[in-house]
Amino acid sequence: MKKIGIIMGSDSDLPVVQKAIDMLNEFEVPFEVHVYSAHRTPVEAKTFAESARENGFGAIIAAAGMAAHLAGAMAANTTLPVIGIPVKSKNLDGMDALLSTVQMPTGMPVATVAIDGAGNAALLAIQILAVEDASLAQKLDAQRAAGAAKVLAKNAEISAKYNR
Ligand code: RP5
Repeated sequence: MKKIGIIMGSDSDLPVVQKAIDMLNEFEVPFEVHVYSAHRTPVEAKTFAESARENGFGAIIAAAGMAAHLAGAMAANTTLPVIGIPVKSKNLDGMDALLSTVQMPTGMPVATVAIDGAGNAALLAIQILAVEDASLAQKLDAQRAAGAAKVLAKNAEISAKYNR
């Protein structure tokens, strides 16, 4: 199976990124985690992205806050799918990271999830790998079914309490 690259701009992003790590572990999808910054370590960030395909990666998740051009910098140096996680910071509540991650010019796509949406970033990466992996697709189906069963159980509970 291809690996997922998880890159964060700072170790201060780890509490958010942890949700992606947990999700990939739950699906037993292999991954590597690195701290590379588009502005503090631009050479290392570029080298990772440039060599990611030949190093066995199938998609890259890039998490960064503030001006947050990490996902775009990854996308500029690979044609692997890049998923951006805008990380919330204290001054602008993540709007800064959201806009600088989602508003990529044509030619350099970044699939951007919600602010701090690391769980969905991992799920999207898994869905990308599942295009060519039937057993992974089955695990995704099972997870969806379990999620639906939980909601229906809650519905039954609430219905029994309020509906006469
Ligand atoms: C970004 O700046 C990082 O992704 C992080 O979200 C933000 C702040 O970084 P630190 O000052 O906490 O290292 O590059």
